[in-house]
Amino acid sequence: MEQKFLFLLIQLICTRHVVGLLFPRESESRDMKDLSGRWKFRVDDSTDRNQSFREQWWEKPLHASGHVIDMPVPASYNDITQDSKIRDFVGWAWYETTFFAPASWKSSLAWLQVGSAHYNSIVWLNSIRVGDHSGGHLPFEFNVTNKLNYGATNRLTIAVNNTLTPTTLPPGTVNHYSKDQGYPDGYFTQKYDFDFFNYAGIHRPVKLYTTPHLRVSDIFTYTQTITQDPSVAAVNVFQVNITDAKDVASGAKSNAGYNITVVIKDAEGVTVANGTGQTGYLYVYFPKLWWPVGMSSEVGYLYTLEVYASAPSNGNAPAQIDVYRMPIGLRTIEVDETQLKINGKPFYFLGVGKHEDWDVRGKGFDWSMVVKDFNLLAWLGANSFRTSHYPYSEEIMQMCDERGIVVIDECPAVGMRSADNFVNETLLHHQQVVGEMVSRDRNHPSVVMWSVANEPLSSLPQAAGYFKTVLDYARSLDPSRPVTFVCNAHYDKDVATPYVDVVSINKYEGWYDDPGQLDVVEGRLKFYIDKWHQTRSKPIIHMEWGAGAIAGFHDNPSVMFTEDYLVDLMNRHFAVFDELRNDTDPFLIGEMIWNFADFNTAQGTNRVQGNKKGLFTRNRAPKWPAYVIRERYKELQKQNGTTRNRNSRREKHWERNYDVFQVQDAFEVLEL
Ligand code: BDP
Repeated sequence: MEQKFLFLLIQLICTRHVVGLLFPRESESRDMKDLSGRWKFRVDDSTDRNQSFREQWWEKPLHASGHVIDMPVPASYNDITQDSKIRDFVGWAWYETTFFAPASWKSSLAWLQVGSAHYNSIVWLNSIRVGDHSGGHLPFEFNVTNKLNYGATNRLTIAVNNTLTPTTLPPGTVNHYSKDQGYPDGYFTQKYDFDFFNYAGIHRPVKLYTTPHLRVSDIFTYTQTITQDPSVAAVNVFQVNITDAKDVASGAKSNAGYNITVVIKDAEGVTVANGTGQTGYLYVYFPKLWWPVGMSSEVGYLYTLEVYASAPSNGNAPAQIDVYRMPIGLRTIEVDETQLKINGKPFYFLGVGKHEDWDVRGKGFDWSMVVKDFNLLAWLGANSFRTSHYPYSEEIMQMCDERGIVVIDECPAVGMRSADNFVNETLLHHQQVVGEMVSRDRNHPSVVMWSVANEPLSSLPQAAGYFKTVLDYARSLDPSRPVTFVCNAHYDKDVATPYVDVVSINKYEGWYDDPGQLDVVEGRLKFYIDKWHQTRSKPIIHMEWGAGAIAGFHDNPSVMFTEDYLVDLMNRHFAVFDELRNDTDPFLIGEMIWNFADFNTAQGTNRVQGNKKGLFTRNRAPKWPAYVIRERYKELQKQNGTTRNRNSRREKHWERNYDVFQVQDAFEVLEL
């Protein structure tokens, strides 16, 4: 037993470390200020998009540079005004706000965290540049202790640039057009090969918070084992990092000689386990496990992990203790060659693909819309979703933990459809983004799998080495979860799925394939899924399927784009899913319809005011297909983990032996 846990600890210590950002929270040792609200805003629409830098707009209040308008934060700026130039703007957009920093903060460290801003950001505080960040869907933060005016007003300026290039994630291209051909001077367009509008701006809350100089800087915890007898224990491994500003300044090694105490409390606040040290494991006896909806009468049970960190007492100086509290769930995830199991029981995904997409606010975080969507997910009977095609706000992950909604967490590698995207520069950035996503979300019990990309050109020979590197990198950061990417390449052509733990396929039978041919849907779909299984022998999720259905369009017999057609198509898919689920040796582990709701896309000849594959309209009114899904999901939810046939194949433990596969054109493995 002891040897086993020693192994677990070694595994954790060997886990590659990335600096995570803890969600800003108040405690006895931490204050917080949310800077959400009405900011000042101006776009730099100069022909070369560089006037703002020539004129240094951050040096003075933004209105000194010219006309400014009101802009809500958080929100995408695109749909806020009546001006199509702002909706379609590409380049630097400037935001500014002012706030008061209390004098009492002077003895602490002060941090500025931006929940997310799309895509490149530069941040100035009182005209001083505090830092930059690349990438649109993850938080970033800066230490602003020495830049704040304490007991006074401060001016915060953030410039955000939404330009996408072949090496950003997602990628895009900028095309310039000639004046000789009748285009305006300097005219250019932004193109991208993904199917959602490239909303831009400050999308999630901007927060200021304080910590003591010695602070808890990162936490990683997960349940490694639940002992056979559930009355005995769940074993939770933890790793805490602390950072002492003193050590950072002097270059000394941190974490030496500090006191770290880790406590787990149940939902009533009763301590159920505690330990000390930077790394260790905690036994929780008679654990209440975290279960998703449909698998238990008590869903989403959360404990609180409390971490206390302090320096050794030093003469008369009072000990400064940092306290950080975080909800955690006790549960395990395993994958074998046919199933994904939660707490040892097979889980079947009854899910949806989603977007962070709402009218007016675009991708801006909005509690009304978030809570509404969770209520709709419950109404549908869905037990899961994928964060297609980028990490969602951490507040959404927290709600999934509480409501028992299982998440496949996806990074923004979508639209990698050209060889130009498979280069070392992208690979490095891809690792960076996976690192940010995993370190932000790895403590959420709802997250059961990482998806490192959606529909990349995985038939390219170089995709094998590329994805092996990215998938292995994700594993090196988090030994507790399986990894995948979502594949739309043909089973005969794809070269990257040998390296995933679960094969995730997108296939639009009866829509992009055999459009309008409902009668062939069942045969073709079954053939395709079986072929995938024969090719890879791994669990399979049907990650995207569906059809466009414009709300209120009907016909009989049904035709494409009517609600009726989607319902007919669904019933044919259900027949195949049920056949596979009831197989003597089932390997289909989920069905995720595309999409939860209609969403905005770039304008084009194949989209009518956006993508209409939603079960709900963009305003969240149900279409007929929503009722049909609800009937199925509610019924199947009752069976999850209880009635599926799972007895014939010898159950194997999750092992990763990838050496049998040949890696062609392997990339050099790049260290961050
Ligand atoms: C899939 C993409 C998804 C699209 C969907 C569609 O993964 O982003 O929105 O097709 O065309 O291929 O509706």
